[in-house]
Amino acid sequence: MNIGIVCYPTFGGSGVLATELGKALADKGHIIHFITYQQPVRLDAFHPNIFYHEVTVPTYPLFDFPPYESALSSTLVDVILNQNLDLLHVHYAIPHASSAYLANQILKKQGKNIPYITTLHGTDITLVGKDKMYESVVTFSINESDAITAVSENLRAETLHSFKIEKEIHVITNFVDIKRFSQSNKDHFRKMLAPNGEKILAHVSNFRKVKRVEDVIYTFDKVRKKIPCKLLMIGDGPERQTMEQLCRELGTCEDIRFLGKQEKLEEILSITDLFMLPSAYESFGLAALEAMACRVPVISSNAGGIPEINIHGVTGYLTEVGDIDAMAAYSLELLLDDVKLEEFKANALKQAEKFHINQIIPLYEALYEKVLVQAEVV
Ligand code: GMT
Repeated sequence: MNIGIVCYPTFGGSGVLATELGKALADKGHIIHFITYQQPVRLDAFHPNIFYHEVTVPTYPLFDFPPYESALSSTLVDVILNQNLDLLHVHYAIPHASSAYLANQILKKQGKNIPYITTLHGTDITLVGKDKMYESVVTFSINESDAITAVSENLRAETLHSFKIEKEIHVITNFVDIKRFSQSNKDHFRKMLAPNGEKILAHVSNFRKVKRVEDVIYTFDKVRKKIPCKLLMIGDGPERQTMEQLCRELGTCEDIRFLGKQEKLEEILSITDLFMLPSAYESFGLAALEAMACRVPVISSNAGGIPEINIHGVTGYLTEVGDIDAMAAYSLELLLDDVKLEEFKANALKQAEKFHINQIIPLYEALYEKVLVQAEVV
């Protein structure tokens, strides 16, 4: 198939997932066209089946807000016609679903039917999409999609609860490439970061409010009062400076490293003993899945779709959102018991294998085929 993928090209989960999907489909022989405003971060190597088309948004003195949505729709029309695409797969509803709808309508006038599939990722539904200023466009463009997918049962339920959806929402979960995300021997890193054999905790996110990064710092503060340990804070975003300030106030700076955005995440996860994900909401929690694939148990909140991957008492522990005492107690329970920690590490990998990329990609392929058959009938 000749597939166009639209996504946010940044380090966010939806862009990461869309890029990994495109790469996996290209490996299976499909031709993939990424149509984004920047080269996606995980699109890091040449592949003969992958093409990248940049959306540029011309500015003009009249524009306080350059019209990205229009530029995207026009670029889609151009790529669809010139590259003869079979279908579009757009990730994150705003504004990608409405841009796809517009491109679809423009092409219908020219006698070409280009079906589009919308994948809902989380905040496009639970936070931004619900906003009155977006809701009607989001509802309309989701309903006009030829197929809709959500990344967890929880997100499917949230979408049905918040929007009047007239079509089936297929749940196709996040996935992980276990060949890449697997524990490897990085003892030299461990010696550098934890020279005295300290346990290592880690958090990965885009440091937005919804991630409750402060809970990671407060929990760590409690844990380090009991045992020698280090915390690795990976990623970047609006809350980072406040978090660095919080570490200074708590006097924990010497044990916390802010590593910024990292491309070889699997190497850092390979030396991590515990992963922290205290989010106020998480449709799925791809960062936790990638950690689990590297044999890292997860201490998380029980928000959204997290309980669909992190199994309480098996692969880690779940707590109520904001329950720092419980997160610290569970962390200590694992870090102080090497036998239990080893058992949870093995369980984490076993659970991650259920979301193996090889099992999930065929679900998308089957959906594409179904949509193409439907499009021919219409
Ligand atoms: O929250 C993020 O990390 C970014 C966000 C995005 O849309 O880029 O991630 C969402 O999509 C991921 C991939 O499907 C999910 O694993 C994340 O749970 C989800 N984030 C939220 O729901 C807050």
